[in-house]
Amino acid sequence: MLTKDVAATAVATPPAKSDTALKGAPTKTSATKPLRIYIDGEFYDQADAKISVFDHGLLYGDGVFEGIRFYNGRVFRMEAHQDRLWESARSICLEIPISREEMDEALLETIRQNDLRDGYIRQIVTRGVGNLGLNPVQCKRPSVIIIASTIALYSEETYRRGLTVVTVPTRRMGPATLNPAIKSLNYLNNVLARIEANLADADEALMLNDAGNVAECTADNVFIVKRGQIMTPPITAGALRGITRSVVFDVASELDIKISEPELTRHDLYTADEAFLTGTAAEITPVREIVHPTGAYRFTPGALTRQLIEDFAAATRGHKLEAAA
Ligand code: PXG
Repeated sequence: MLTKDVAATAVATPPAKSDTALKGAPTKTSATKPLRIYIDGEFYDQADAKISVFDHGLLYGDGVFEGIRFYNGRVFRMEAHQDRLWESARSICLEIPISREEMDEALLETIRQNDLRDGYIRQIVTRGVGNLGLNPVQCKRPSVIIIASTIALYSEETYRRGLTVVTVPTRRMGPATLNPAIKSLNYLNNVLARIEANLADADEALMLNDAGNVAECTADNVFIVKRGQIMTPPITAGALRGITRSVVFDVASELDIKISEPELTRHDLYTADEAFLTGTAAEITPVREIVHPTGAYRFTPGALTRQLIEDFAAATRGHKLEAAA
């Protein structure tokens, strides 16, 4: 069984070789100053950090991003995140305008500029400025934006007690629609699921794919534990190849725990011994309950509806709707 201790070790162990140390990083974390934000080679105060309204990242969600954590002055799995960023970009024919080395240095410099030792980096590459047509051919130069900030997602209490997850009606897009393996700026699919979770007062949304199998949550991968084995849906089910997910694979193999990627159904989740979510923001968080019913979109009965009800009732009383005998 994967205990919480093991889960915590995965992110708290002395940094793996793959983590990237931040040279000259400060010893304290501060988040009171305005952020310094990197845009295309320059740093700006957050109030001045702006991009064009003609950027296709805004107009069409055309671009890619990464969310990365750094702990105690070390960027967690930076190489894996950069690999995924470059793969996402390649998949949408977006050429990142700087080299891997320049990106790594820009990322580390953004953390330094903000005097942070623990926090979160949002790295964005947009298609760049174009016109009001969606054709990306108009966009001559992609933009790179890097934001480093602090992050607090769930309370200690939540990490201990676990999350409430609700199965939502919005399905995770299939690979033939917009491949969920691409970490693109087009997150509306996930945002809709997130809204449904909010309506149901749940902490996260469990998204199924078009086949009705489990895909993932809105920003996390899903895992279950059954009879001492760990299972998570395959990437082809509509899951992002999560970096935290891959850490769970590494830890499981170190601990000799069997881990597999079968298609999973809601039945498998309902009958699991344990369940947890993984993600850069959520790290590894237990699931407390999976609820099926979703919340309601609420309407106030309107004047026209009331009118129709009354008229209909009047008509039935007066038999107006029936053919005259
Ligand atoms: N699925 C989806 C759809 C995600 O967006 C994950 C799984 C987990 O992957 P990682 O590599 O993080 O283990 C993600 C990650 C945010 C935010 O602010 C989103 C993510 C990560 C960090 C921040 O919405 N998504």
